[in-house]
Amino acid sequence: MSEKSKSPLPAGDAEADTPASGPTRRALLRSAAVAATGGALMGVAGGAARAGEYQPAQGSMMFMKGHNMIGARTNPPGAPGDHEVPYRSFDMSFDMMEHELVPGVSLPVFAFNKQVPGPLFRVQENDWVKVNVTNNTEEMHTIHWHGLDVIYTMDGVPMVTQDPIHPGETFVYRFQARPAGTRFYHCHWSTPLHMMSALHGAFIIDQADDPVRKMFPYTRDYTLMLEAFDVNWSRKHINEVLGGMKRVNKLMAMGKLDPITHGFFRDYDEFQAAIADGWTPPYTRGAAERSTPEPEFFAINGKCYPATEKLLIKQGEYIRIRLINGGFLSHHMHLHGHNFWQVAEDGNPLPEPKRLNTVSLFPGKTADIIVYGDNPGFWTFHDHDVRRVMNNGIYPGGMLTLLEYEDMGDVPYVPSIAINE
Ligand SMILES: [Cu+2]
Repeated sequence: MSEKSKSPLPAGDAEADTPASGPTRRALLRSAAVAATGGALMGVAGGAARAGEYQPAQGSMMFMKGHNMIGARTNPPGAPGDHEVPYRSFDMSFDMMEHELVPGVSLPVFAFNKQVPGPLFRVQENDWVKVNVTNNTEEMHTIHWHGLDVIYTMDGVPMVTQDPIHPGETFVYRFQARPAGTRFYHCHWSTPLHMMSALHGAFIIDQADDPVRKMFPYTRDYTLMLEAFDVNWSRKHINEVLGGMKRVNKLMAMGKLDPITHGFFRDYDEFQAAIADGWTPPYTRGAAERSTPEPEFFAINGKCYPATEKLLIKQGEYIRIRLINGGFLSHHMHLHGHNFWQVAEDGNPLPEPKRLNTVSLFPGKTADIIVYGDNPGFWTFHDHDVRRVMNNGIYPGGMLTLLEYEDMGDVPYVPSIAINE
């Protein structure tokens, strides 16, 4: 919930990413190793790659003009430099850890700042934001800013707008936070696995004259990330991916990584030429035996019922609940005992609030709702696709929490927990 979520720590005064600091020693070693692989690179002045310098494609792994295989961009085109605008600076990391969904069930995840979901960003509209993200894992990642109108080089789609961020590297995202509203971010490398493996978080952009607050003077503001997990699929594929990355790193160190060994092509023609030469794409080989994930655990902010956090309200109070669908299934959140107002969709205010008791969220959608405290009690708030209020097929569980009035005094019945009805 937003009130308890930790925001990313603002970066210290010492800027680690000033253009003068240049690429890390490790990055230089890598670029030297890769540069040694291709004859085409021999003509590059000075030999070793420098950050931001265009590298001829042959023999290198990534082909983006203006990007090299180092991955660490210090001053992307289109974004102002450090002294041109007052950036709000945040430090982020990619880490691997084991995360407990509900007592007795955990899974390996790639978490932002070792939190599930990732830290909640809270900024003002039009703030300039700088996110220094360091990859502490053995797998590649990026960050995509979902619903934010950033310049395209900051959009975080690997091989389309940037090279993936390699193990041990830092990438700096710079953008202006707009438009206002409930938005989010997620990793875009190997998206099905990484996004499901907890690499998602809320990005809330406030505005000075919030039209929602004018209409509904809410006093509490909750953010609920809706998630679906296939624990066994994640464990199996994270292991496979890490094994694959070890092979890639070894090939790279030996100077033997080329488009064929790793399936990176400069364009569609090159891809077709490789197939004409007899190369078989992975989806025709063993990897095609991978099943698609079939989630059996459904969570709100990283926890399945009964481990989910409650929503608190008082009589006469308005609360705002920001729902974000960070998974790949549709969820239909239903509140008992109240009709609420939906006030925003995809972060954007609706022209007229909609009176509902169930709100649907496709994958990638956000919805903001306002609840008015006029019916004291304990009320469930859950996905009404009842397959998602189970833990591994056992009801109740999953995407379910309680709305609880704090000011009820003596009550005739209080909630308890039955694990297997
Ligand atoms: Cu990732």
